[in-house]
Amino acid sequence: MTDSLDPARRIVYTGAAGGVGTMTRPLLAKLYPGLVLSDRVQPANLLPSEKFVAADLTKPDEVAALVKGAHSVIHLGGHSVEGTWDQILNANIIGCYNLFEAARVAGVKRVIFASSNHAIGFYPRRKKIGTDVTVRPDSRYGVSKAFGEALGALYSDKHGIGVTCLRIGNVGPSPLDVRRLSIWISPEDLVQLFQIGLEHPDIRFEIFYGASDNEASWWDNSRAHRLGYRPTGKAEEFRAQAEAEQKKLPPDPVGDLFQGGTFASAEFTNDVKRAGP
Ligand code: 15L
Repeated sequence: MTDSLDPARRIVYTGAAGGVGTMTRPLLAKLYPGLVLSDRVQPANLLPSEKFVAADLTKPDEVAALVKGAHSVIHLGGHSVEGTWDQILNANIIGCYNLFEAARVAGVKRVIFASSNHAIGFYPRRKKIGTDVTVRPDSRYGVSKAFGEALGALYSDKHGIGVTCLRIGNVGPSPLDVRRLSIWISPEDLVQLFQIGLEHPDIRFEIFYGASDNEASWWDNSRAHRLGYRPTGKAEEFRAQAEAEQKKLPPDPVGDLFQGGTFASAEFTNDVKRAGP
């Protein structure tokens, strides 16, 4: 395990006050006791043992101060759903650039970038895809995640930072509906992927799917498995519950065709036969 109490191995966690940050913080704290949490505002339930540094990702000087002296960054910060162009531009495009650039200047060795399934959300559900497919974003948000992956590749190839992009499905204690039976990931499995990104000696530039061991998966995650990923979450165990929840949702004939669901159908003006690969 990385000795995260050693200041030279300091790990910074952006977006720590958000939903995924809140679910994974306690698990990460056990593995990496010196973890530095960051967000724009301090989480209400911060423990006395937890370190917190406030930073606004759109402010390069604040991001530079945050990552100074860090060994690794887990970057979850930014806007986590579809938003206006202004919101996405600031939080996810400019914010992500500021993060990678500050990491380069500070000599950070590894970055884990929280990408999303929405970078490939226009792939049809009937198609199983690997991590090597062309991106097909389903939203401005998805475009920003594809941008973050491209930025990660640039900083890996040009500056030698070990970058792991996680195309996260949906994180939670259980899958919320039928779509999430294919893309769900437990907080424990996500932390396992963080750990591979932080510690595996072969990491240069990687894209993994952030998904548990889901029978209905649309994704080939064999590269993550080759690097030691052994997910324990199984969406199928929650099928009855997810199907019952699905019945409460309005019909979505467009979203139901594509992996991104409602992100794909929102603002959709095309003919479905002409959408996706
Ligand atoms: C995401 O990328 C979002 O951050 C999350 O809020 C969910 O909407 C998830 O995708 C999903 O596709 O279910």
